[in-house]
Amino acid sequence: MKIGILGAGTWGMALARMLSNSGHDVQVWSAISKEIDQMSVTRIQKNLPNMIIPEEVKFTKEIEVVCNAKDVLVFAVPSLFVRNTAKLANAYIRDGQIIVNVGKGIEAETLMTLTEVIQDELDADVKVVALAGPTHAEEVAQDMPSAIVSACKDIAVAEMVQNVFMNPYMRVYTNTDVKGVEICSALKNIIALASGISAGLGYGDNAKAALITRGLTEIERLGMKLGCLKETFSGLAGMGDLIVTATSLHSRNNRCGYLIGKGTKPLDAVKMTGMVVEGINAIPAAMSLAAKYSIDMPIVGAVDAIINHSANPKSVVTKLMGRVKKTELTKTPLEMEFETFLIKNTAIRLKGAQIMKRVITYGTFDLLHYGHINLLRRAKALGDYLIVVISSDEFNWNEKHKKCYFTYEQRKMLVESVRYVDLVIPEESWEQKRKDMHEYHIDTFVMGDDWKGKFDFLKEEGVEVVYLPRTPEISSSQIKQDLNVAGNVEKSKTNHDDIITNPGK
Ligand code: C2G
Repeated sequence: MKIGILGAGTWGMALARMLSNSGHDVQVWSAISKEIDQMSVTRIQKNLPNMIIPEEVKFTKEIEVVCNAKDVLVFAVPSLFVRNTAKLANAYIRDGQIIVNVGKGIEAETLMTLTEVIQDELDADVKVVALAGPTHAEEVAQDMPSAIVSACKDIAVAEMVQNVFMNPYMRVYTNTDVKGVEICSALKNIIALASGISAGLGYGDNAKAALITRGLTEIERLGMKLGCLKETFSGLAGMGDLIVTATSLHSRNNRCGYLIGKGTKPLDAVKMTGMVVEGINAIPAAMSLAAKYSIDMPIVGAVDAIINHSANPKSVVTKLMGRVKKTELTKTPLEMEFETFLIKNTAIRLKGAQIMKRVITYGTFDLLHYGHINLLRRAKALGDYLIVVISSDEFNWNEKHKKCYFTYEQRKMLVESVRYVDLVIPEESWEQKRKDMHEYHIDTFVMGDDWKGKFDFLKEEGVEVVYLPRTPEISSSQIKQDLNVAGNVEKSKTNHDDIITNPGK
């Protein structure tokens, strides 16, 4: 294949060598013509002194030349120059061009990922691939075994790029979650800074492992809010790249963080690192994304405080360690219970190949709230058809001594609009349950476990009786109390009725 590489930096040149050794026809461009002059003669990239650039790799100073008639164009420029490079290349890029971005970062002003920036600048309709993973240039330059992800919305393009970059030393995996791969690639550099700072402070591997684990959780939290795939974060671009960046001294972000942890001023530390520290460039965008999507990202915030607000690293660590207690669970125990139910019940149903399993439940369902929905959702998961028997106003008043805010008609309309519910009928007496089981051919009777044991007699009617855990802390009466409107309930009841009965009014 004919490959054009824009950017003659460490990673760009390591890839140029690798692709050339795979037999591809490689041409490299850089905006810094001095670099081109030097490397085309010395065949050495200054940050990769042990690597010889193959003779077959050609160089050019004309961006038009590197873009012309190529099967794949690789953007290997630092994140801050991607937009400008795409602007320069725009005139020479045609429709259908496959573009592979290997830079890592997010644009602070627009919150765009680098493939989004490229597409934003190009007029042509191009196919953009994010190629990222745990691949230090220094090791790839020595053909040390590595793995990487080729991500493109169009899986066929991701696979074509997989074939171009695959070789005995580089295993390429495909993914369609471009956004997730790019979010990981950009934000893991910030966690690597944190890891370096921690080491610079004299902390050990425990702290490093904690930062990597919790750092990945922060990135995943943001990514899931942006609609990314969960698998991406435990994949090569996520966990893989985070481990290699946060633990290896090849990592500039790690090295730069180490100096800062030792007490060097951030700007001096960047100068001493001598190369682009993408983690620092990614902080503003990460902070804006966290704020925009109100995602809790304490480690990113801590690094921002140290780098951009000259906070003292040790006191930042003390604050991080002293934060409010948290859980690793992303679901409440109730949701976990529900999912177990679902799995168990689906297995039973599939085994029994039963159809139209009919479930019934009873209740007032006043001021419909998420506790009710949790109940209805789990009830429906136990079968295929859910009947909800709602207490009539008379039954509520005479039998349950409950004053409802909404009338039966209103409560019926609300519950009927819940997608788990198939039929709503009135509950007019305690005794109707036995009859209902036969009249509606019920398989399973469900109630919240505040009724545990009260309806076991229904087993005599041949139905399964299931009590589900109530959703704690919420109830209609709790809502009324909190809203402290108890006294006004009578007043508001009357003017609700005509809305339901004469909706046109
Ligand atoms: N529920 C729940 N979690 C909550 C509140 C209610 O799981 N936080 C469940 C209840 O356990 C019940 C259903 O939601 O299974 C409806 O609750 P209510 O409207 O309070 O019904 P209730 O007054 O218990 O009437 O003949 C049976 C009665 O009609 C039940």
